[in-house]
Amino acid sequence: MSLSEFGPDFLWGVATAAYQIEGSPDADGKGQSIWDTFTHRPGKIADGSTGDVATDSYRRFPEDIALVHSLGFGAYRFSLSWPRIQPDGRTVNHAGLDHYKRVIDSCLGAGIEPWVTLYHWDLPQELENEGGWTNRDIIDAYAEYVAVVGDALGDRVTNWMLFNEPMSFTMLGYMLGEHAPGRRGLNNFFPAIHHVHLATSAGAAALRATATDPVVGTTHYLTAAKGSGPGPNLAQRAERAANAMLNRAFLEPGLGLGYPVDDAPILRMMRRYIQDGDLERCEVDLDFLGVQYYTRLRAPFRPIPGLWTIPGFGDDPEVEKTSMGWEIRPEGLGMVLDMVNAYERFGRIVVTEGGASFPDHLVAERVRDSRRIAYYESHLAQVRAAMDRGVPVDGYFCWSLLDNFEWAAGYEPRFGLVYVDYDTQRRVIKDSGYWFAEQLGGIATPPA
Ligand code: IFM
Repeated sequence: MSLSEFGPDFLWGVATAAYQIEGSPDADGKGQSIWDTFTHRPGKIADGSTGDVATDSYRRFPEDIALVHSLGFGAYRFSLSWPRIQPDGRTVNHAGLDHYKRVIDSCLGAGIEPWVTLYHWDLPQELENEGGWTNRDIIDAYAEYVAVVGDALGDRVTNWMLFNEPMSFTMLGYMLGEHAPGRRGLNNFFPAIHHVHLATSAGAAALRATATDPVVGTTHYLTAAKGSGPGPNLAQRAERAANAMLNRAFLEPGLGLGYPVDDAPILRMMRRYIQDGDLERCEVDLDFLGVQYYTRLRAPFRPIPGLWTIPGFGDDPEVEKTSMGWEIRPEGLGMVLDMVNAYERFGRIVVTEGGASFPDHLVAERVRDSRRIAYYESHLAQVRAAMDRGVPVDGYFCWSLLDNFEWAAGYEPRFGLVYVDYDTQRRVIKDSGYWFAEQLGGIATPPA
């Protein structure tokens, strides 16, 4: 697989997120986020770590952006930390905005397009104290935050993503309690989902009202769940239920289609959070859809009325896995691209994340991560094939620029194209980084 097969107009980028890389949790008036508090609660993070230092990118962003440039990527996707900009979720902190102006200007100066995610999970703790995403008031708070950002940064940023993976942060943070803020149960999960939908359309309107000619999108974790059960009918039913809960419940309200109660009857419980006019209000016209794909989840049939499946990760011993234990199933990326294209509503699709963690080792200044190169080759072949089938994909972002804090899994999983020595913060380009650089015209070359 050669990247030249994608043509000269295809956008190549790398992605990160604020809490996973920035560190400096108190710098320049920043408030606490739910991840600052969650990581300091004992037993929440596998290796007991926090994002207090992470890759120190709050201070080292010039070095990181120089790496993006040397690898030859044309775009850098990063997120803004809401509590740097509104420490209590409401009051504006100009020092936080100034920091991001510097980051953006540094990208622009290096000829790199900044792709800005407005929310990548680090909610101001003070808003969580009021109920976080379960409290309907968050819709206005989010729209206000977006307007503040649009006003301040909308003259220099064109490409925006309103949310990163609503399914992941509502499911892990509000249903399973494995991520911040650590809430559990459908009574938290369902209102959180609904309020994120309403905040997406309110945020899009706020951005269009404040930023100069913004290109507005959002990103979704999507999966091509694989059903199983006693017989093909029940397996199919479980697969449809998983598809409804994991994909459709997050895509369809924004398209004005409401919640997919046909295949996931449990979503009827959502009714108690839906007010008159809400389903119309959820509809949002986006300039692009960000697709994020990592693996195919499994959907075993469970005979619990209304809840036909509880999806989980696959564990087929025949299938290669990443160090997260995720099955490597490139065909699933082609399937999710076809799935979103079948709506005939997304005129532009960008793969805003894809990547894999492996147990990388730095030996004699090299990280020989050939498995990561193979991962990208197999997944990019799926993107190319989808384009040939007419799916309008025009960009791909690698997750991630550099190794970083992988949420509840801590620092053990390494997803970067660049290795980070966490003792010294030294960055070393991995072979996968050189693989991209060679094809994208980057200046980075492996040591002789
Ligand atoms: O690290 C995360 C990222 O924050 C969101 N998408 C999935 C990545 C890998 O788990």
